[in-house]
Amino acid sequence: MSDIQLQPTDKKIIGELNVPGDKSISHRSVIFASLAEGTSKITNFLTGEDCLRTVQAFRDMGVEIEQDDGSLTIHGKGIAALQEPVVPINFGNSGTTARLMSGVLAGLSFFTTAFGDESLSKRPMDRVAVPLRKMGARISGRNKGGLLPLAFDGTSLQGYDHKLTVKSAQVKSALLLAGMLADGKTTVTEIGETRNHTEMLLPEFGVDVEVDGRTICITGNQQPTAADVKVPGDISSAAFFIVAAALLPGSDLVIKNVGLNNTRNGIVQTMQQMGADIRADVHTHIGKEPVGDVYIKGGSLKGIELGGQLIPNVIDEIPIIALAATQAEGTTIIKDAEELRFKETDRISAVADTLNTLGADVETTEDGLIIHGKGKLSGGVIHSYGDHRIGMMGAVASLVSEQAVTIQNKDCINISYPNFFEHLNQSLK
Ligand code: SPQ
Repeated sequence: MSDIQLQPTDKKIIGELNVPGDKSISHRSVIFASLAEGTSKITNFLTGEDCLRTVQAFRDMGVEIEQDDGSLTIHGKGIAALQEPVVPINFGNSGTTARLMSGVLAGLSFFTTAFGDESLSKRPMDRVAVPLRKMGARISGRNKGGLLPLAFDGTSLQGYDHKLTVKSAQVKSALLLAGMLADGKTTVTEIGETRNHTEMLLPEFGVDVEVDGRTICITGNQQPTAADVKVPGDISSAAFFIVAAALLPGSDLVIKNVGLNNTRNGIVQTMQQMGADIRADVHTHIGKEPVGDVYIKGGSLKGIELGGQLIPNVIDEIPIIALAATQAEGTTIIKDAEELRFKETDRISAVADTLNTLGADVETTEDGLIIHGKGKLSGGVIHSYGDHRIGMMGAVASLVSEQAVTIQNKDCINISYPNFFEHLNQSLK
């Protein structure tokens, strides 16, 4: 576990940046291509640790996957050709791998066991295990199958009409994948809109999915066919540079070719509400995903209220939005974000502890944060909590700190942004 010390700087964030491929779309591309018949090529794939866990899960089931930097060639032989893994599958730190793969493993014709690291082993799996059992899935494990390690005694599933009680794209996606393998029709009705990459990408692999408002319907026993996917840049990774630029007057940054799906682009709207000089222009579509450039200049920010339907759209950006709020004039209230308690760490506590250690004034509530903007932070020594988004928030905090910021266990940043520090150094001018 290595540390990094970042010294105060009066440089600005200037120039053009290409952030790594979208994590959510990278996971889904590997899963769909590995289940498909035929050879798929995935480009601009995120080679962060989490997505490589999904790659390894399918290699463990006999799928031939070649990797050449950010390009994957996946030689799918179809669902029926997947083989029982001889060793337990390691989901590492990746909640997306764990939840989406549960939907797949439950409906295959063999037995699988899976485990994760200490953080993932504390994250709730009953949110997928309980609805999957309603389709006939046989899942057991710690805490009655609510926590990893889990065992999947694969079996034929039956379609089911699911009404979700949690706002989660991972749960929705797990149930749609199980529905694709099941007999009959599966519907999933959400209580609020969550990222829709599964519904957008599955049809590219020849799978029929119908979307009617918040209800998504998939017919069972569908065999995906190979497709090529170019993964757009990850807006959740871009968010760290968006806020860094917004916080430093004189900054002028363009982030190129980033995914601007309207279930993910709430960071742009949030920063606009805070008074930032930011604009996003969609210039193309990759498949159905809108892709464009984000232009951001440094200036001053004001406090806002953030809650309701926008929360799932910015759920992974809340740590960096909270940092922005420490530099804003007035108070920022973030509510309806109780899902943050179930991430790589309890992000409500971790954000408040980290920012307060650096000299901010942040209070926690059951479902969010109250941040009293007060300008420059003092600096200090913080821990990433093994959470990539807390680590990157700490690094950006160093840009508005009077003294150095030391981040302990910075390596977790490799989970979603392996070249984060390289990009930060290149952008500071
Ligand atoms: O994969 P993991 O660890 O769950 O990743 C996180 C992240 O910060 O990168 C959350 F910790 O993103 C999730 C996101 O919060 C990725 C995701 C997806 O790809 O479907 C959906 C969201 O989670 P959820 O629980 O709301 O479905």
